[in-house]
Amino acid sequence: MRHKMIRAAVLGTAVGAAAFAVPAGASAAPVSEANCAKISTPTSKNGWGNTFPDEQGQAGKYSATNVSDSDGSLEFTTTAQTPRNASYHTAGKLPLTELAKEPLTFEKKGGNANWQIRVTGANTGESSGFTTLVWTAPQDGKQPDATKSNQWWATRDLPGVPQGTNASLDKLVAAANSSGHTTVIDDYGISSQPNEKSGKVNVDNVSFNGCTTNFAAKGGSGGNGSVELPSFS
Ligand SMILES: [Ca+2]
Repeated sequence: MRHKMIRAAVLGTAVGAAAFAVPAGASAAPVSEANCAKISTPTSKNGWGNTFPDEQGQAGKYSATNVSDSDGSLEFTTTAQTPRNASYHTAGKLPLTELAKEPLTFEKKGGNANWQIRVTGANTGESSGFTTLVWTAPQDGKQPDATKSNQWWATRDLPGVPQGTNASLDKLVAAANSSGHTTVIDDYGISSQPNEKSGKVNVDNVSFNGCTTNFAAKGGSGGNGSVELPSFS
């Protein structure tokens, strides 16, 4: 996306009105219904992927396998050698207190899939306040709204909620923000880390803070809500 925006700027007036349809500063503002990657494809990932140095090679792959729509999905394939996959999108430092205001849902088919909500500023006892809030999908198909679940857990100790202990999202948010802390969401995403290590799961239509991203196997379909620019290549 950023690549295309730079290219569009160089091309100047030839781009026409299409360039102005792209939200300005899309990578900086928190993800919302208005500031949303509505489709992610192999050629226009719209910010989805995995750039964390300790998670190299773990990003999901775009797949023609359908979950409920007919344009494909994001696929995580884990093995004994790579027992974890994950793909993320920046959340633009959305305050953690905003997280439960919109439904948190996705669709999946096959194996294990989990929400991964990466935050900083939480009351973890470390200066960064980094932790990840995790929730495991209980079933195939469209998941229930995870904001209502009491099966969340954090990867660090929080006051009153030790690492790995199930709790409601409200309880985790309150613990993260205790003692004057202001927790923000840096990235959100989906992981797959099955107990049996090897597995395959397809994920689609990920909804976070009013933004739903459809994963599709091919780009350039001109799907509703696409923010892709016309191709100049
Ligand atoms: Ca799809």
